[in-house]
Amino acid sequence: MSRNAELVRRTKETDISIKLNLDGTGIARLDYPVGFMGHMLNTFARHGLFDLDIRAAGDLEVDQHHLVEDTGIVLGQCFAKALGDKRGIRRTGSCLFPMDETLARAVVDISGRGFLIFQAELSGIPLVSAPANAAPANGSGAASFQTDTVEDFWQGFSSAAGINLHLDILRGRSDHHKIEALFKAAARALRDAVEIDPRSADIIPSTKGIIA
Ligand SMILES: [Mn+2]
Repeated sequence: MSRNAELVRRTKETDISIKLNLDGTGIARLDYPVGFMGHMLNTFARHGLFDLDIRAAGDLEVDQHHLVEDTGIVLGQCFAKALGDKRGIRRTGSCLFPMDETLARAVVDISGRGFLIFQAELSGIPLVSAPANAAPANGSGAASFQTDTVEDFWQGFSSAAGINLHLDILRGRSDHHKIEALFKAAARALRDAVEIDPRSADIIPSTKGIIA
């Protein structure tokens, strides 16, 4: 039996639909207008073994903040919904993930309480894609990625999912590697945390008897 959720969230700023299968095989189907973020969501699905359908649109004429943050919120809501009463899950997970010179760490507890600690030194210089895919002259859109929105994504995810996340980029040079290693670490840690523990498959893993 797989654990699924499907949600649509429409505001005056963004329009986001996400379909999630926690017990998937890592397949992502994305219609996402920010190229680098699509790369991260694809990586997240692959390393978490989550199946993920995401269709998103937003007010990129402003900047990428609303779209990226709201994607985190809806993905977090999908996690909360798919996890249900959280019966049987391992609840915690952690992963150290290197990418060449970069090392990232993710530690998660599906505690019912959204709390994010995010420590990452990013240059703040946007990641820019090839001129052939260039976005409008105002600099918004698919041609570049606004790296400060990575924290906004995980803040939205953590709050909406009720998941305690400690995300750290321990070292590195390339912003691309730093962000990607962090998404991979988070995916792996979440994959472990959502997994059903066969030794306690019928138990909610809290002495309180509920996780909420
Ligand atoms: Mn990459």
